[in-house]
Amino acid sequence: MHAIIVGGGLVGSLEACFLAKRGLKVDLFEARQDIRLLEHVKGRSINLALSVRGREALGAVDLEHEVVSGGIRMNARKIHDINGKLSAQAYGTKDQYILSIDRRKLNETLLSAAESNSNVTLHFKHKFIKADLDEGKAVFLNSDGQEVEAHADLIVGCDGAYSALRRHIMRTTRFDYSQEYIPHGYMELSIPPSKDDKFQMDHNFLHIWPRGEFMMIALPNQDKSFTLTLFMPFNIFESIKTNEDLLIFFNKYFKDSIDLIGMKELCDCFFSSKALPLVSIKCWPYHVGKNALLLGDAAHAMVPFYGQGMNCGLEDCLVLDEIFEEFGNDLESILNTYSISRNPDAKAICDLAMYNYVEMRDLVNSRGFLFRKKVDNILHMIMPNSFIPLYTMVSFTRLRYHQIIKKWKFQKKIVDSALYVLLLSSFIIPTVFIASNKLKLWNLW
Ligand code: FAD
Ligand code: EGO
Repeated sequence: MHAIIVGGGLVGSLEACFLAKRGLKVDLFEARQDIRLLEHVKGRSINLALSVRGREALGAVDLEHEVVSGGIRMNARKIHDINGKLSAQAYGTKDQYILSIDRRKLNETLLSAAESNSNVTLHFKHKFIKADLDEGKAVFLNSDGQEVEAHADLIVGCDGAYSALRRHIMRTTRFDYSQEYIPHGYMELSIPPSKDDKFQMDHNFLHIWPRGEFMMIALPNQDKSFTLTLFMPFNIFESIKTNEDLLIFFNKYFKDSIDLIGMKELCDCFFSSKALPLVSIKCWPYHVGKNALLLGDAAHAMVPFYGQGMNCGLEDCLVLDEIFEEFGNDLESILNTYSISRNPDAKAICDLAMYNYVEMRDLVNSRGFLFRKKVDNILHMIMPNSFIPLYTMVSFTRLRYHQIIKKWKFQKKIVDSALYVLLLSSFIIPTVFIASNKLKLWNLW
């Protein structure tokens, strides 16, 4: 069997490894140039949080150790309040941590791993433009502006949130699609290492500045810098027009970060970049007959408020591989089973990510943020087996995302009724007591 993969991002390059391992001949086409050949610009690394789902998928192609050893552990969140006061809260036990991974390094590792299989060929600067899926044909535009045709039994679209293969499928088959842009955009800034080449903040933490409408996070990099991501509504981004506006804004909301970023660097970086949009995308089904399949962001882009987009995309590859194992070479059943089985989970994590966005936006200050996490921890301490915090289930287990929503709703019901009983009894007992005193009920005895 011969497969074409469209897109050599995180998911496409991992899927190439999986299919190669199953003995398929794989041709991967990536629109951009080979990132391994580009020079590394210092202080420009973008990082991602890797958790259990992504790790297990990497483990299935023997890459977990290599990737994890190049990442930085984040055992806890560190909350920065508006006065610069810090509070830390562990994610769980000492082996429950998320990892900060350099996106580019991970992509390079995956591309090299894919290429090390003799049955994989990588084609860079080949942009997918059209297809004839019944014929198993895909057409790419190379860097000379020429059209290149390729044929295969299976075409896998891993070309991201703005997938060109998905656009083609939308026009040619019965296909459901919905997308939603949120009012927030994001911008990446950076905290460089200190002059004596040290991390400027504790590095084994996910740093969070929760400010309701404005949110900022920082993840550590191996070069001892941090990458900051600022999330704000676009209209706020647009209202900041001058260095003065920017410094007033940062002084008010993120004062402790100004010195870490550097005042000049903050202004330079802010005004030389522009805020990028955040989109949530759902579609159905993920396959076309026995010929085509969408994986990763192409199938389910989500807002980044759970740190699960990549993890879910990598898990897609693992789930598909498990189905391959079960069905052998019957592509039609494999693809159909995959769509049916994966859809409820992809939909669930898109919803959970959106839910987190709304929750975090509504938590006006860091007290609220900390309090909510404390309540979760206490409930987990009282009922370690039956109450598991949502974040723990999503990040540290491979429970299916749609099961997590079910379990969460159930847990919430239990907690709500327990609170109800507590409230009611704290009202009824004193009332009965007072009433019985007043009426001298004991005289009846
Ligand atoms: P992409 O990474 O988008 O790769 C698609 C590839 O296809 C690219 O290489 C592109 O060049 C190529 N391509 C596109 N069009 C064509 C074409 N026509 N022909 C050929 N090739 C094409 N996820 C996490 O798990 N943890 C996090 O902490 C996290 N943080 C995030 C923070 C932000 C601000 C954002 C926006 C996302 C974050 N994510 C995170 C999500 C994560 O980035 C994505 O889910 C992940 O990159 C999806 O991988 P992908 O391979 O499906 O798509
Ligand atoms: C009450 C309090 C309800 C991504 C807190 C919900 C997300 C949400 C974007 C963090 C961690 C990896 C992330 C926590 C909550 C990445 C993450 C969390 C952000 C923003 C992120 C946590 C990249 C939500 N994980 N998380 O519990 O620490 O809690 F803050 Cl803006």
